[in-house]
Amino acid sequence: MKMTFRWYGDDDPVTLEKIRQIPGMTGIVSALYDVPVGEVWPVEKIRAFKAKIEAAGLEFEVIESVPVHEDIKLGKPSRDRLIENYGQTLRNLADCGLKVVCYNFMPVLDWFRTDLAEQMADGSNTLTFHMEDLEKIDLDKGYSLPGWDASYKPEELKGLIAEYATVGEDGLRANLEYFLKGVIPVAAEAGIKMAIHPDDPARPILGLPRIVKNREDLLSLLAMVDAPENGLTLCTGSLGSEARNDIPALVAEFAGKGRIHFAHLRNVKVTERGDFAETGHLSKDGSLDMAAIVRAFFEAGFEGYIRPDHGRMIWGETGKPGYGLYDRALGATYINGLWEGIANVKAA
Ligand code: CS2
Ligand code: MN
Repeated sequence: MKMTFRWYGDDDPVTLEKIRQIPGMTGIVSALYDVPVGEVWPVEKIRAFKAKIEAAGLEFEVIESVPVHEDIKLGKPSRDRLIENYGQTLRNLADCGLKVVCYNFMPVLDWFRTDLAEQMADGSNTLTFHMEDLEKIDLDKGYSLPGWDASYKPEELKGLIAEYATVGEDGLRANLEYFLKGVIPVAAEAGIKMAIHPDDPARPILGLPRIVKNREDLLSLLAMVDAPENGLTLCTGSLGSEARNDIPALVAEFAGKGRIHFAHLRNVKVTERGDFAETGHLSKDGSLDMAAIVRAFFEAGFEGYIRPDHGRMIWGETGKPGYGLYDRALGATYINGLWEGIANVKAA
């Protein structure tokens, strides 16, 4: 495996110089955030961005994410042109030496939390999700969506949610299939591996359909185009937000088939009601057995990219919720330690 770190570009308070000093760090995962969704990523921009990362002593082989335009998810007539653009972006990325593209097919909102900085007993703060707070959101009466308020005007959001109500899960699945049939052949020809990120949390929210939430969903989408380029980003915290998902078993199954290209490792503490908090990465801090997860990757001979996913805010750090330096660096170090320990036990 290759240990990587998500970086948000020049505006990220966590600099490349700092990331490089994390033990065992080999590369950056990022995106061109200034290209509007749906437009082709220009080769010169990708090349310049990659050169900057490489000048800091890090590799740049994974994109997170090339966003999928809402019209593609909604199956609108404009999708053919947008899928064409998406394919061209993949070709341009391949020309610049990129290997893996992470994306998601979550309608309207990507990840969703009810609190971005809930205070924990140890003085840290973290992203959490409480069903009670979700139920309080009344789209007719004004609302606030943590992290998303600035992105959508109230009417816009209501309108989009209504559009998806008519699409439903089956429609969204058909639209994903249409997208995959358009882009996977292009990815295969260019030498790019596509890696869909699961829904976060792994259940429908605000009446929006979600189709990447469990083993059945993963099997179904991989079968839509049965090619190695049609692969997964295995995000333990997203799939792990549903206690029914057996993460080590999913890793063994899908990494075993060579369909996991990228992994997000983090722990979550899940309650029976479906509430959860993002915890430190250690197994004992949350509901997931991180050692069993890393062992499953190791045993599958996983050679893809791993990154520590969201971290808590610790040691007084402020910044982008989930994406501070310290707790993610601890996460990377912990995962590297597990990997080395497992490798040593196997070698003995
Ligand atoms: C999230 C997502 O779990 C995560 O990593 O931060 O925003 C994720 O990056 C996207 O859904 C991937 O497309
Ligand atoms: Mn993730």
